[in-house]
Amino acid sequence: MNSRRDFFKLGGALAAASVSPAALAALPEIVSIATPDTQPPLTPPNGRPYDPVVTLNGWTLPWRMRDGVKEFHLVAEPVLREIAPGMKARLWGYNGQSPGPTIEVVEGDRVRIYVTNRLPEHTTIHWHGQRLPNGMDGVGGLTQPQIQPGKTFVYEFTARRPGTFMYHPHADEMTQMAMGMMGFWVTHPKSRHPHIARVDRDFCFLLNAYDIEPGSATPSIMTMLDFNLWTWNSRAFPGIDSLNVRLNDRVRIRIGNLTMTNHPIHLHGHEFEVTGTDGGPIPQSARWPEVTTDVAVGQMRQIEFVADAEGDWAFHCHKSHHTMNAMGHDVPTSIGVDQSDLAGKISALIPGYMAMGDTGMGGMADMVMPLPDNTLPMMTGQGVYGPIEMGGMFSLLKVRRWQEPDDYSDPGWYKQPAGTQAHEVSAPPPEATRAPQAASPQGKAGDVEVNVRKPRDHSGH
Ligand SMILES: [Cu+2]
Repeated sequence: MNSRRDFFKLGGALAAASVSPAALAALPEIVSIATPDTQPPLTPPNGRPYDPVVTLNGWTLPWRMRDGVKEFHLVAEPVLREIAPGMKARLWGYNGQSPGPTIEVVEGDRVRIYVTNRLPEHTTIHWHGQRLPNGMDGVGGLTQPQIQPGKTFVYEFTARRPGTFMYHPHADEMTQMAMGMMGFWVTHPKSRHPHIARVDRDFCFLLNAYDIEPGSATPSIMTMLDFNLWTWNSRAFPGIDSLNVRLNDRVRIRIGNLTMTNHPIHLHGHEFEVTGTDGGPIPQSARWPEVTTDVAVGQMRQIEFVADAEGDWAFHCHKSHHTMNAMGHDVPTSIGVDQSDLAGKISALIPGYMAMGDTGMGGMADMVMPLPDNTLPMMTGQGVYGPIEMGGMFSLLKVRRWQEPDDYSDPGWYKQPAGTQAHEVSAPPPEATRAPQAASPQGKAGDVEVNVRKPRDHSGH
C-alpha cells in the first residue's frame, strides 16, 4: 500500500513509448506505464463529461479525439509485473502492465481501437459484453483472422449501452489469459440514468490467478485449477492498494472475473447491493442487501454502498485458500501432531527443515523462513496489532472522516476509539461440561472415554 507521498509522485508516471513515429504516423501514440501503483482518475479532457473510475493498481488509457471518434492504441506485449513487493512476474499484458489499462468511454461514443501485436504469437481482442457488429467481436478464426506478431488491426464500434465490461484475447486463450492478458472497460451513461446512481468513488478491478512456482517468474499455462497466486489486477496482498474513501461516500466497486473459478467477494462492516452485471444496470426493485457476492467465471458484478462506518475494513475473497500466496498449497496437515522429535531428526538430514504448524498455521506469518528468490510468503501483511496472516485476494476498505473528496491516498491505520476494541479479560474460564458416560460397545459402562489431547500438551491429558 503506497504512501500519500508516493501516490502523487507516481501520478505523472505515464510515458509515451519509443516507437518509430514514421511507421505509426497514422496511429495514436502508444502510452505505457511502468508502475503497478494505483493512478489517480483520468478526468476526460474532451468528449462528454463523466465521473471517472479508479482502477486498483492500474490506470485508464488516454485517447485521441479525431473527427469525433475516440481513438485508443493497445499494444499486446510481454511485461514485467510486480505482484507484490518482493515478487515480479514475467507476464503478457498491454501497454506495459498486466492487466491492460482501463478503457473509459461514454454511451453513444464512436470508438476506434488500434491493437498492435508485440507478442511472439498471434492474438485478437474480444470486447466482452459489448453490443457491436459481428466482425468486431474479436474471435480469432471465427470473426476475423488473428493478428500476427508485428501487425496492427483496428476495431471500431459505437459503445451502445452503459455498463462494465472487460476485454481479453480470443486467440490461444488458455495461454494468453494465464499470462495476464485482460483489461477493464467502462461505458459511462450519457445522461442521468434511472438505474445508475452518481457515486463519490468508483473503483474497478479484475480477478485473476497465476501458477508461478516458488523461485520462478513465469506462469505455468497448463494449470487448470491449482493456481498458487490469487490476484486482483495481477497483485496479491499486501501488494493490493487499499480502497480509501471519505465517511458517508457512496462507493461503487466493479469486479470482473477472468479466473477459472468463482470468487465470493466479501466486505466487512457494511451491506451492499449488486447494482449491475455485464448485462447492464439492475433496476432498484430487483436488488437485495448482501455482504458477500459470488462473482462467477466470466462475470462482472458491480456493488454499491454508503461507507458510513469509519475504520479499516477487510475486503476479500471468502475462499480461504484465495487469501494465501504460493507455498501454502500441497502442505500436509499437521495440526495436533507433535513434531518436536521429528524436526530434530529431519534437520540432521535436511539442513533448514522446519516443522509446519502443529497448532495451526497462524504462526507461519510470524516466521522468518528462508524463501526461494522472487517468492511471496504464504501469508503475510503487518497490521498495527501484529501479522494480518493473509495473502492473495485481500485488501482493505479504509473509511475516514477527514479523507478529502479527491484524495485516494492511504490515510494510514485506523485508530480505534477508546472502549471500542476487543480486548483480553482476566477471569478464568468455567469448567467444561462433560456428557454423562454411556455404555461402551463392549457393554461395560465407563470403559470408553475420549480424551481430547491438546496440541503441545505432552502429559497426554
Ligand atoms: Cu476467490
